[in-house]
Amino acid sequence: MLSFEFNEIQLQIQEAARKFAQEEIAPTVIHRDINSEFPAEILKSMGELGFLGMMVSPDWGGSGLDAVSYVLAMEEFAKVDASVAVVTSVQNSLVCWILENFGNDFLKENYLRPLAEGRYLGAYCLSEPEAGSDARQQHTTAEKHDGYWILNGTKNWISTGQHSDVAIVFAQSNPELKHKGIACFAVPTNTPGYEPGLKEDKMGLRSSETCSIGLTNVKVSDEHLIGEVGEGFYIAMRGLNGGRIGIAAQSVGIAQGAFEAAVKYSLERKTMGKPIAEHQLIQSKLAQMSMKINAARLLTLRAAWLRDNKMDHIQEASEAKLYASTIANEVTREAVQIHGGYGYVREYQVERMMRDAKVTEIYEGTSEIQQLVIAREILKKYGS
Ligand code: COS
Repeated sequence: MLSFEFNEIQLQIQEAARKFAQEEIAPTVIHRDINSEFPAEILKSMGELGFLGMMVSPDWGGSGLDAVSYVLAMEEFAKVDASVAVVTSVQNSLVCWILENFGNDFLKENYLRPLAEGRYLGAYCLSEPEAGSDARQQHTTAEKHDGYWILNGTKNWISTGQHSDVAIVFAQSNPELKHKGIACFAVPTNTPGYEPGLKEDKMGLRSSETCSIGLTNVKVSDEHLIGEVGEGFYIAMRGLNGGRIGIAAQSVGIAQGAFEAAVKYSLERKTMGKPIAEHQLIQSKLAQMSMKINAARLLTLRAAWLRDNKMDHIQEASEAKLYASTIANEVTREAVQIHGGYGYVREYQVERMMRDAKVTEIYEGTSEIQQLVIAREILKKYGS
């Protein structure tokens, strides 16, 4: 039975995340957006509080929390700053999860533990110039020479590409085997030949950093292989099942932040002798926004709950991500509209939320890919 009576721990995490977001993240959010400044100090504090290894077992330095707690915290971070939220999401649901579930003890001790304790930041390197939606088409190569793996290629759109200490890198070890030849590696980013490119000048999420990564004869030992050779594509996809729940939570948070700003503004702003909240056209917008956010939140919690209960959740994660990212764009656009001209200036923050929302329909699988994943799962279940 799916129940959303949160337990004491889940409520405590939500409250701790809300307090941290309001007190530590909010004061610098506009400045960091304007200056495209990476939130290094904020992330350091989040690491000390256990927010960068939320679902990792305490045996490896993590907080040992469930995915529902993680979703609740992610929403609080994203409500205030979607840039901080995306770094948190990649670290928790992609990098840490993959290392904990597929890494050997050497990788767990040397990379998972410092990541979970917030001493390291991580990156997830799947996309390439010619492998975005079609993630199977990995051109990065992994060749074995004298007992070492040599990686060559280019990765694209890598979040935290410049500030990360360790990267999860996917590479093709045997092109004849197609996706069954892909391998996954943990690569320390100070390895010779690992070269982050220039930071992309993005529309939104300007305080997070995104860049390409050049890999030229990057040499790593067998111990750096995550899982078995040939398991890489499945590791990438299973990681994304959780990653998509994180992005769904981020989308809900962005929408909730814009909604709260719009409600507040509509109670303060007067036209025709009364607060605009008393005009029915504004009320209609607020009602629609609230309904959509609640529906997206429930889909996201459902996917997290299924994951916590070790139940199949590929379709549910994609449904949550597809719907939450869609409504994050709708809600932030309406929030700008409710603010009128003020919505178009930085100080009122909703313009940033609208810019930040766009990428949720693109990364960790576009909305078109989510529909493809959902439809395939439906057809599998109904035996077509
Ligand atoms: N979870 C677990 N396994 C999955 C999976 C998932 N979400 N998606 C695919 N797989 C498995 C399939 O079951 C299949 O297994 P078999 O080899 O045993 O048949 C294998 O992976 C290949 O999958 P499929 O046949 O569906 O591959 P396609 O190339 O047709 O489609 C899509 C794969 C398009 C779904 C995949 O490439 C994708 O998700 N693309 C988007 C990538 C993305 O999100 N990139 C963003 C990176 S972070 S910015």
